[in-house]
Amino acid sequence: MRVFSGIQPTGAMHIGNYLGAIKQWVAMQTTGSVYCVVDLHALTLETEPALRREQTLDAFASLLAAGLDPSVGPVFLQSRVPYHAQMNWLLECVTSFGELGRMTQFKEKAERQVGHRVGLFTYPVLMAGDILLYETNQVPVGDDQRQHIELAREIAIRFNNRYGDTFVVPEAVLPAVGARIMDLQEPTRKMSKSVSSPLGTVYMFDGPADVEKKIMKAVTDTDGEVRYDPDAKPGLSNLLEIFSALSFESPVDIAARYQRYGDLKRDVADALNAELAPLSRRYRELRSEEGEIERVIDEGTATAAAIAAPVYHRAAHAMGLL
Ligand code: AQP
Repeated sequence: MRVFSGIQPTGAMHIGNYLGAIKQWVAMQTTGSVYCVVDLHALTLETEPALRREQTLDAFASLLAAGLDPSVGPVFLQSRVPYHAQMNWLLECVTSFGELGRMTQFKEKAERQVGHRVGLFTYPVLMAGDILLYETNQVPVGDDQRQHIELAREIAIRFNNRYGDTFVVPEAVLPAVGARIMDLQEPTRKMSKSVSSPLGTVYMFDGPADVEKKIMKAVTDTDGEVRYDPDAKPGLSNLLEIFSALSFESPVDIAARYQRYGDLKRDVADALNAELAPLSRRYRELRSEEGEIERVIDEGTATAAAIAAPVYHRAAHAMGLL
């Protein structure tokens, strides 16, 4: 069983990344899992090169601090394995323009970007290649990536039908709760790394006072009833989901224990701080050991490339490349 997933080094990781994806990665990590920092994807966003390098090291330190163990399975850097860029081209030639135009994340991100980059449009194909290169069965992701995994499946099936059995067809694995953590100030929009919302985003390595301040100021509603109802009460339901993802109790059961929003918020802040404080300590230690991070990247990349090489060559051969 192969589990594969990736994360962009586009800024500090937030609790949406953690509860929607990284916590699952840690729980699902076995010798068959392959995880990566997808720095090629991050090129779709304008960033100073020096900052990009720092953000890449931050991303590795975040994954290791969250509990990924590189001695169990590789944790590698996408741009160091050239088969990703090569596979991207093969797959762009079996994907239609119309399919990519339907991607909702492209439509949302294109609205925020001035001077649209072609990469923002084609990035789901690069992502399909990331997944298919590792003969992936399961891809643990948050809800915003569901459509991209569906595209990867369609590309794999089409390729297999046209050129013979080449790829394993992957499936998305979403967490039961926490698959779409919303911004605390604008709870109808997902929490996001690349959208500035200082009070609406709780970062994995925020200090306890910041976590408490952001949760206590989270936008809710005025009807005063603690009830799980994402449509009618998105802000309160988001807090219940965060609590549920940490406590493994259902949001409905948690809601039944509270009469006052303030009491719920205080307990959500305490639960988050209890989970995040040890991760923050590990992160600070790891981030000061850049040599160790480089070693993880080098080792992970060598292991990943050895898995990806035969799959790339099989696909290239199937398409008739000599
Ligand atoms: N708000 C969220 N709730 C649950 N899961 C989320 N993920 C992202 N936001 C939430 C999941 O985190 C993983 C890594 O995400 P990514 O780095 O590939 O980028 P993204 O999906 O585009 O998320 P961001 O944080 O908003 O980054 P930017 O702003 O850079 O694009 C994925 O599994 C994702 O589902």
